[in-house]
Amino acid sequence: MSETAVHVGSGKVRELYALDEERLLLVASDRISTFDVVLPTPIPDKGRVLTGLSAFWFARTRDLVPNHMLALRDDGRSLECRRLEMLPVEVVVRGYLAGSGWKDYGATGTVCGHRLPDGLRESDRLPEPIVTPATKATTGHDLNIDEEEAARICGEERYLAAREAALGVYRFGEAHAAARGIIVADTKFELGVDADGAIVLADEVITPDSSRFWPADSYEPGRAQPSYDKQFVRDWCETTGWDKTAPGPELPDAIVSGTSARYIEAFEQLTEIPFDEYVSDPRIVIA
Ligand code: Q0Z
Repeated sequence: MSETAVHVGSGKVRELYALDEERLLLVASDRISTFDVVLPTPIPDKGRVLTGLSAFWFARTRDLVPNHMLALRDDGRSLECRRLEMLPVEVVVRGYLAGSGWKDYGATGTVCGHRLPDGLRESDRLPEPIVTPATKATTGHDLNIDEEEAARICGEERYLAAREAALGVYRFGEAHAAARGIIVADTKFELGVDADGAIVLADEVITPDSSRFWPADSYEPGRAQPSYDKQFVRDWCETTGWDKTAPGPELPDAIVSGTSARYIEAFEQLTEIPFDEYVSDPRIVIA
């Protein structure tokens, strides 16, 4: 008798199933979102790229921080994981000044309670990475909070353990990626607590959906950087006059194939594993 997976949740581009009391199945689809809208056209292989990258990082950081990965399935897009008590905050680590961080810095000279040096430009590398937690949004966008607030919400001991775990994994991933031509400007972590009270890295890790990836060869502070993975989609959407409300436009074949190729290129640059070998035998990323 094979296992029954009970659907327990949907993200914009992922699905979550319960396998039993202790295990969940995270399935990454080929859906893509841009300007916060899921587009009607899937990007072939996107889900496998994201799951493969998460599994790669989980395998390589497991001695640094325990994580929820139990098994990677043959389809390459599904990860069996330990069911945890999730922390009610997301832990964002920023090594570069972009997005809401750049906006807040321009307005106040601070990002989530961190006072930064004067004179930074958009996309500049920070003197050292900062941790900027956010509460999971009830609707729409996540709400940035300062670390004091995160400590109140999670309990100080739990929050401090979570921030050290997140910083350690970011520093590892950022250095690995930088050596292979990809800047990880920032990344969002979700962490949980296991039955023994230990902090555990969960969800997805250092993927293009949870992070800003920039191509290092065209990095130029003083402007916004092109997104490694979604720039073709964004640029094409901007040419259509779409008002960025649902439903989004269907993508032309050339945009779909170009975007799929970019995801696969990111996977191959970061893992140094040919994507077709991953598809044949997904477990090579965790070997
Ligand atoms: C992850 C999410 C998705 C919808 C809950 N190991 C875990 N233990 C308990 N809960 C979670 C995890 Cl990963 C958990 N999410 C995010 C993922 C669809 C929501 F694929 N929610």
